[in-house]
Amino acid sequence: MSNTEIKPEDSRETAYAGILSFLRFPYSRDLDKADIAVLGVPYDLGTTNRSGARSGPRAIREQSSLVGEYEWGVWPWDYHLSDRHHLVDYGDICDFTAYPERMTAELERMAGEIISRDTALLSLGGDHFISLPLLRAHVKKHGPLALVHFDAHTDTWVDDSYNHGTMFYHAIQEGLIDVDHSIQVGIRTPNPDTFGLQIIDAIMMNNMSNSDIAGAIHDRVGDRKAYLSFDIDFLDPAYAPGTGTPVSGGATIMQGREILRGLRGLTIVGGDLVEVAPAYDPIGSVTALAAATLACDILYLISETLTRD
Ligand SMILES: [Mn+2]
Repeated sequence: MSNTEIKPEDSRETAYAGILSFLRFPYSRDLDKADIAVLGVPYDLGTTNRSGARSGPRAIREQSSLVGEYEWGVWPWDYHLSDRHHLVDYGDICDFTAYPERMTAELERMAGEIISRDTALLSLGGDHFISLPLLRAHVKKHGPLALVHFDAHTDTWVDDSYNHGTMFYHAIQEGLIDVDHSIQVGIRTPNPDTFGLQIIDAIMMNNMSNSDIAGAIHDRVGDRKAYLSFDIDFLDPAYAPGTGTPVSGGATIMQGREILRGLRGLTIVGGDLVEVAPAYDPIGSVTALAAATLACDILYLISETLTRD
């Protein structure tokens, strides 16, 4: 073989070039062999503050090529996701931007179709409203779920409108969330009513170790099936300025990663990572890079759940 010949192992695309699928997973809607799918939801008509999260999925995919999934996996996880599971990038939910009701119905349908085929789903927002149709789809398959929720905001505002600050109120009203086993972490905005959810607010979080926070989540959720929802504004704006509703006083990226890794052993059946708004992320796409990294960590948690099943 001449040394100019390209061997298959040399044909891997470089981190800074190539087509943008999440982590270089194949773009595919073939669910026959897919264990885990990543779905983009470029929707932000649920925002009550600054819009822009519709551009989140593309930005997260772009930065995901820098996160790696090198042949050893994503540090500090000690295996390669693709060695255990077949993962696909399912692409985006399309063409419903101007039609909130149609988007809501279509997202629930599409997510339901994916998970009905025993393919676990991680969705990339989009604003946080998308968690409501996603929860509806997951609950149809699994029954009411424990919610593990990282955010600066509780998103349980009592209001008939459906937006990114009310969707967990509606989810509770609809019986989607197993409130007694659900927990919100990182909250640093007023929350008039907890609805029985456990809250570790930002001050408590600042005075706890990462392992103690993870332990509290384990204690709360136990062996229940859980849905993990991660709003990037859980992080401090110093680390994640690219989001619609930033609130100072949040977590570092490493805090987020360490708490997530501490959730090994939970039964995470699905999740989302939301509220990345690249227009406010001008320096080095740090928010999207953090989001891509945290999304990897969530994929590892889903992978560990599938491996135990
Ligand atoms: Mn939030």
